Amino acid sequence: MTGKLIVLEGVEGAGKTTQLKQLHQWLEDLPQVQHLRHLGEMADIVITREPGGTNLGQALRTLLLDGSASHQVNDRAELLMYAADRAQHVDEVMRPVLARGGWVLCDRFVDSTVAYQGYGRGLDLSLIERLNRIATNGLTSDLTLWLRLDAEVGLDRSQKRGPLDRMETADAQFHQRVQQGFEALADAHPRRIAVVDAAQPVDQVAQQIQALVLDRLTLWYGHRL
Ligand code: T5A
Repeated sequence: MTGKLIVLEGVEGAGKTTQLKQLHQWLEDLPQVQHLRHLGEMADIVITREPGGTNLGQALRTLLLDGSASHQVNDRAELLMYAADRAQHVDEVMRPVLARGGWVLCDRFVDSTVAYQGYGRGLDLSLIERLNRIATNGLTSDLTLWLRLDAEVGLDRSQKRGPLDRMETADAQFHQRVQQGFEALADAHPRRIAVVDAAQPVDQVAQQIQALVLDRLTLWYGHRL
């Protein structure tokens, strides 16, 4: 029995954290999930995030996002730090959950590196693809939910919530390129990446996500439901 990896992606303030919590609660209460557990077909559901899903990752997250820090982070160093966070996260958290038949709900994964470091910073996309393969050791998501939202609207939401971090304070063009990166990824991988309209109110975004996950549940577990 192997579990499933569901990833939420999107620009700053797209609502990933909000939706991950709702999705987790909804799945825990879902009769189909309880039935699968009763059959021994599904284990626990774990929420995690990148960067920062491990102790090492938490330290890297602080180095990457602390806007007030005295250190500089150049673009290649940034890329390698996200990759290091991912390599640790995959081995320490994700693979063990998946190996016992659990589900991993992850806030950001490889597509964020393509969108931010590739499209945003302009680093070589084929190099990023290779680095992602090294960091994940071949692990891919079973479903990626792309919360599509204008970068400006997302940044506005983040700003209202509190002070912006080092990535959020990058200029508007950077965030536009990141948005274009996610669009290009969704076009290139229509089976893996499902598009969610994240401009809707929270509950309506949650309903879109639930419908997409229900479809996949049926596809993945079929007659056992
Ligand atoms: N990064 C990450 C890279 O550059 N490369 C990589 O490889 C990886 C993995 C991570 C940063 O690192 C970068 C990307 C990021 O810049 P982070 O803090 O995890 O930093 O950043 P985000 O993932 O963007 O987290 P945020 O908390 O900023 O955004 P979320 O999680 O998308 O949004 P959320 O749920 O916290 O909501 C933001 C605000 O909007 C409100 C919420 O209440 C909250 O106040 N909101 C809504 N408002 C109106 N309508 C809705 N539907 C709403 N949904 C939420």
